[in-house]
Amino acid sequence: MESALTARDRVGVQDFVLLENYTSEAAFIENLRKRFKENLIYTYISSVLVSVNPYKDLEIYTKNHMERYRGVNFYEVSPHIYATSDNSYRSMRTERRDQCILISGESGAGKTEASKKILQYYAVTCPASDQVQTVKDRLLQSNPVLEAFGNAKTLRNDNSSRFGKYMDIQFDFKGAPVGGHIINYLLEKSRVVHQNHGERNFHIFYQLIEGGEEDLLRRLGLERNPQHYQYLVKGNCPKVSSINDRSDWKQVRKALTVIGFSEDEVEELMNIISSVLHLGNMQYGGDDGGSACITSDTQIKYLSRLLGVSGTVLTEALTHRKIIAKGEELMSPLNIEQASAARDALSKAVYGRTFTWLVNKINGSLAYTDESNKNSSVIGLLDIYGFEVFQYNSFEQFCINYCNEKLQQLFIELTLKSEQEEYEAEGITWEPVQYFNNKIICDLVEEKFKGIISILDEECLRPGDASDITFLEKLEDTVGSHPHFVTHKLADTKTRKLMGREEFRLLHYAGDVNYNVNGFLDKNNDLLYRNLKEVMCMSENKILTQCFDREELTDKKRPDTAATQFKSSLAKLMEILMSKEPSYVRCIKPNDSKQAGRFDEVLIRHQVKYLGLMENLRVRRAGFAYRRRYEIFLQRYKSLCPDTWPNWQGKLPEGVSTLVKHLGYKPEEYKMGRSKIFIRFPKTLFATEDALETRKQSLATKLQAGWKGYT
Ligand code: AD9
Ligand code: MG
Repeated sequence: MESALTARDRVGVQDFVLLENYTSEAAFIENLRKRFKENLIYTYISSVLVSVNPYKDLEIYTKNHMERYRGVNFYEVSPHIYATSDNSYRSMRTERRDQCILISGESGAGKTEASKKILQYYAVTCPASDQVQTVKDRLLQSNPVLEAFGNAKTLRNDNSSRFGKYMDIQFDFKGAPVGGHIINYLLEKSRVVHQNHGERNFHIFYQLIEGGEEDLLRRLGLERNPQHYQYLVKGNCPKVSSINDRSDWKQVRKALTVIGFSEDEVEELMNIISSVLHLGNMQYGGDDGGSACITSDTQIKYLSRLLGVSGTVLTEALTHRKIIAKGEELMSPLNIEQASAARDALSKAVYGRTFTWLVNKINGSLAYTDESNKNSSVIGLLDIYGFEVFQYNSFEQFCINYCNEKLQQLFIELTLKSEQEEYEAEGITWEPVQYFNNKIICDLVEEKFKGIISILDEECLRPGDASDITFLEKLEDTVGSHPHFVTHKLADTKTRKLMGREEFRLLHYAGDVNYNVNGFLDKNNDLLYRNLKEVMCMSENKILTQCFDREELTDKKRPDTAATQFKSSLAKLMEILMSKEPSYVRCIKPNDSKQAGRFDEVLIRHQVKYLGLMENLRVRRAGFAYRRRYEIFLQRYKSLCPDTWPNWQGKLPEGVSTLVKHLGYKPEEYKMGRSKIFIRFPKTLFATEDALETRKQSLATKLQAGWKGYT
């Protein structure tokens, strides 16, 4: 039998708080590496679950595994996503408190897979009636639909979510899932019209083309060849070996039916998807004056039918811009470049709004309507982009990293708060923790009037010579002296070498990122010409009439910019999360080549840093490494003391006190709270674990000897 010591040597500790040298990043990574080698992909930092993507199917997600984790104590079984799921579920049931599970990590780290595993766990283990089964099916089937429309093949992940997702699962008083609600964040719309080399557009386009029935494709005017479509050839990557578009299409079609889409709705949805492809294939030519004209009628013919709008009106809207001069409306012709940009803006708007419509439609089908049952509780799942740092970082990375700052702030606040609350509840003196409060960076981005988003909005609204560069200059004037902000002009010589002239650098809690301002104004404005909006409002396609509301045309107020919309949706998200008890899953990608078994230390160190894991550990380890409820502690170790073995008859704290005194714990090594024992250093616990193991072994030897004696 392997001793506890050698087992720890081989597979590391299952909770990082038990690392002797808990401030050492090298020790942290070594522990991850040991476990990864043994296919132990999960490790805790207290209640935070760290998960390393195995890039292979492990036999750890069976029904048996689900059963094993059901209802057992979090720390008594090895770390698992099911333990986290079960723990949240039980806290929700017993404490009647809403829960949320926040999943973060970089692209390809396994966030979406983790969220699916959690959902499956609830679908399988929670009680169900017929009605509940329908909800479970719909909850599960919402995934393939949202993934078809919101995921794409990128260089980092063959099934990369290009939107953030927060999903509430509602449970009734019996603990059965009875409803759900999804909120989506910041879909990467630019992918509709452009993909980088080696990447694809959203899956649905390829699924439809590869899998769509003959007569459907005929009606939509589509050819069964993705290469035929301009919007699908930019990345030069029509096929992906890990993806079967044809069978995925079948799954999505089925899922749409399960969720409750009618045949007509599916048809209208596909009309929209194919019209985006036709828009992309629109050919523009120029007349003598340089104005754009549409050279082929085919696309207009299809578009007019699929979108349910007049071909003439659409043609004019795609080649002109309506301007109002001296109170009169004029149609000013666009040149080819402008017309192409207007067309791309239309494609992005149509796709983006249809995606939001889709989410709303799914929400309608998951809505919990039983008014008689107000006592429902909620578990929220957040699957959202982690910190992004590329060679070139733009508006999207700025938003994503801002979101991560907000989540980090929430984490710090909630963790410190819960630590403090626990100490208080247990009657133990609170020992303050040194940590970096990143509120200062959140303020730099979001503060009214003088935050980066406000300054960006101001430039977007300013008529005249406003440009990305004037935005950068304004930033220098306004926040130039902020300790977390630098530009090329303001930087010291060393930093300047690492920055472009069109970049600003933010010193994030997780590290420094340079953002190139090119395109910030356009992306933030996210404008669609008014006449294109008007055409869409006239559409006979029922989905589009819901996406393009006529009121939008009469509304004099300018719509919020993209960054401001994102800021408000994040503020709402923080409110939602604040009201719940959080659990965290931090996902790590082991290598860049999607390979099983490869542990790329440089890449992992980078993620440990950007996920703020060392900081996590420091906060958790600040006072005591280990804490357990008296009954659990006594149950596990009572055999080590003659006074507590086989059963302690007195009060629990006294039993534990007798036990630890017998074990030789020194007063500075532990504290007794109201219901828990707090142990300051891992080595104390390890010594106890080793003693337990030695006792088990000696017992086994004795038994064996005794048994031999009989034969
Ligand atoms: V992105 O930010 O959406 O681009 P995610 O969501 O973090 O990213 P995802 O969950 O999609 O990554 O995982 C990427 C791939 O890793 C999956 O398609 C699987 O092939 C693989 N993966 C992830 N987790 C597991 C796992 N627990 N077991 C086996 C896994 N394979
Ligand atoms: Mg994902």
